[in-house]
Amino acid sequence: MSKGKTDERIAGNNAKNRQQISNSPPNSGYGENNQKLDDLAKNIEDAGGEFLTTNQGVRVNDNQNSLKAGDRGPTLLEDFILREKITHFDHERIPERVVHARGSAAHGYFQVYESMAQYTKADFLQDPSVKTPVFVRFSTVAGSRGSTDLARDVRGFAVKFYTQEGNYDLVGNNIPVFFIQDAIKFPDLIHAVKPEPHNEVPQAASAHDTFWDFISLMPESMHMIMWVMSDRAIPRSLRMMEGFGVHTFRFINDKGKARFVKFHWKPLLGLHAVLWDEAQKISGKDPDFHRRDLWEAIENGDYPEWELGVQIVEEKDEFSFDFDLLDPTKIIPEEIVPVRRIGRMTLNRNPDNFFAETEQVAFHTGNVVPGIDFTNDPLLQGRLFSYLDTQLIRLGGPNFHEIPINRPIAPLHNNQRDGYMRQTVNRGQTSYEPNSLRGGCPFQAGTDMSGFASHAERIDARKIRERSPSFHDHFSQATLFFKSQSEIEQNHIIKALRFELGKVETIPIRERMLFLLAQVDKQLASKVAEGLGAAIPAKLEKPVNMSVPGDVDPKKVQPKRVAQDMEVSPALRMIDNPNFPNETIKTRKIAFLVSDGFDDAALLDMKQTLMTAGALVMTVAPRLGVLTGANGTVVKADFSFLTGSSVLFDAFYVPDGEASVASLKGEPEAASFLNEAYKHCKTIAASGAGIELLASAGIVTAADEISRTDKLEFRPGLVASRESYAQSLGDQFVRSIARHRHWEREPAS
Ligand code: HDE
Repeated sequence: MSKGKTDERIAGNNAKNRQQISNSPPNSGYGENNQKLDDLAKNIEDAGGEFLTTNQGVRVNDNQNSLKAGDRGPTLLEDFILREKITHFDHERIPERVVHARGSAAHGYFQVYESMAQYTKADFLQDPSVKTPVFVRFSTVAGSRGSTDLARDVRGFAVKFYTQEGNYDLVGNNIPVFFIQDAIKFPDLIHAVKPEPHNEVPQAASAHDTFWDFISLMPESMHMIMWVMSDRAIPRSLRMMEGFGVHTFRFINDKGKARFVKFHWKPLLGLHAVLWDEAQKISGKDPDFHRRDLWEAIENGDYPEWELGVQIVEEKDEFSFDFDLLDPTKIIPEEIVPVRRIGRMTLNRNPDNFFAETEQVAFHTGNVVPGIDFTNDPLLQGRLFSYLDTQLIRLGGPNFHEIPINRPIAPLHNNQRDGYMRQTVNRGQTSYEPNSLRGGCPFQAGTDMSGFASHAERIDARKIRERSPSFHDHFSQATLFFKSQSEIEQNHIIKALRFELGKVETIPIRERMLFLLAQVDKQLASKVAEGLGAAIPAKLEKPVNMSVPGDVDPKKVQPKRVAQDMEVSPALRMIDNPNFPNETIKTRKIAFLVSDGFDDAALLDMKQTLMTAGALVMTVAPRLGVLTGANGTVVKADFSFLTGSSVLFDAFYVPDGEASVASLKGEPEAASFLNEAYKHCKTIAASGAGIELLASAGIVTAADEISRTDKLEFRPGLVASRESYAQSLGDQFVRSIARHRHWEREPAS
């Protein structure tokens, strides 16, 4: 084929690709009125193409051999193809984020339910028919880019809204408070939690001396510590966790009226976690567990969704709380200021390229749009500096806003110029304002033309390095959090603290922590102490030269008052949280343990019932390949006992079938699968001969246990029927899975 012809074909292919993109059906991501995706499409280059070329477009005729002086001779410096290829490879990595390095992201859109004009003039919160494109990046904080997803850690929850008025970034976490009250402590906190500097151990874990040393000297972290030691820090899925803006922000309406606002994300799949034992095992079996889960859910069309909630506080009520609205270690309990759900976010498309999008996306708390403004929260103020600064080094200069994923869909005109990696070719003579040579363009936009004007907060103050006494109560909300947990969750917090502090080798650090925990809750402290074989010290021994902000003059501390005399806030717990009343089994992964000779109806009918309820069914068998039922049904084995693992599934079913069960009985891994599931309080079902596998695994102790009852759920989370399959068994299995865990089976701590 002549070169000319080939070129035509390539051009045709490219045009076809573009065409395909714009003709894609809804849900494919492209072409569903998502302006950001259309913008990104301009940069997409499908892997493959026709001829291999250099970066200069020169076709490469040999990609297997470098240019040498003779076939056994040295490589020649002249080999520009080799040099370009190796040089580019050498520079493939950019510095990972100093925190939140491990991340996973997705595209989607946000829609407001009704106009919020009364509270904010933000354009994307006005019209319910408008879909604002978003890109969301979830992350852990402490671990490196390649670390495990299931670390006990805070999860980042950063949302970039590509609004018509420019990018708005809500850079939040899955925990509504933070460790410290002032940004100046952030580098210390992060140095303490990261692997220790002398030996770079441990990776993605807070269970070590330097972290707890710092925390034990930082009483303001106690509320956050309660959250991080709770099951919130080991979510079952990124799709099943809340998000929070943490700081108090401001909404400003078109009349210039300001109100305080706290942001929340409420997941439609509810709040769920794994157990710490599972988390540690998943970290080995599938360190990409959360990333894979998010990716697969979107690929399957099970689009994760969250509702955006706001707590709005009138300016006149700023001082009507028993805590300071500017203090990022405090929440506004939902029982005091209800969360109003104002819109929904749907994530419906995976990135095309991890590096180009998930890695290169740059969030910044300072990216706000008219109608949203800051407060003087001293942590937020520090973040306003940090995010732009960090991108300059991480993304290599001041032009990272031109990287496709960061580019706003709103038109961008200014006089900022040049710098490393500038892509835009700015035409024209002027690069300043005011100017007359270009008719004054681009000119300032008045507030009547959507120009951003900062809220004119009145400030009349002395310059000081001090913390307001209203920031000094470090324990009331920690206590409120602990008391609001179910007994099961309290036990998990106790166990988490025993684990973490048990890994601390310096005894005085443990003691200081026990002292602080006793200020939160005496029982909590004594149970942790019991596990550590230690006693709670009566008073805090000050280490040499210790000077900590919590070490304040008690006379300066405001009277300790729990928020509005609250004893508990049910919205803080995960189990029986009133905000998430509807339990669903949607997207839950159910493992069917099977081998050749399974009862066809027992497998197929149960599968149908579960899939109708929205769950995913996977077969786990002694080997991979295909399995044949007693009546000839052929199914694929999705996992073998080697490639699958109990901790990767939510519930288990052993269908009837004499031969199948006999083969599983000969497979020691099948029993350990079920025993782990039992220990992790998950639902297990069996039908007909499948019950014998439960018996041989030691889960059904008395052989006649099932016959003695006519209940399908004969023990919490254990469902069985002597029949091969009955619809009532399937229905009961669905109800039991919907309870997620059967905590009655968990031994008390
Ligand atoms: Fe961040 N944080 N942070 N942070 N943060 C970063 O920015 C920082 C804080 C959060 O997926 C960095 O681009 C300071 C609170 C998320 O790309 C850096 C302080 C909250 C992400 C930075 C805080 C967050 C970051 C590192 C204390 C919850 C990941 C790389 C003053 C409200 C965003 C980067 C993504 C990332 C600084 C505290 C959330 C260094 C100085 C509080 C979700 O700029």
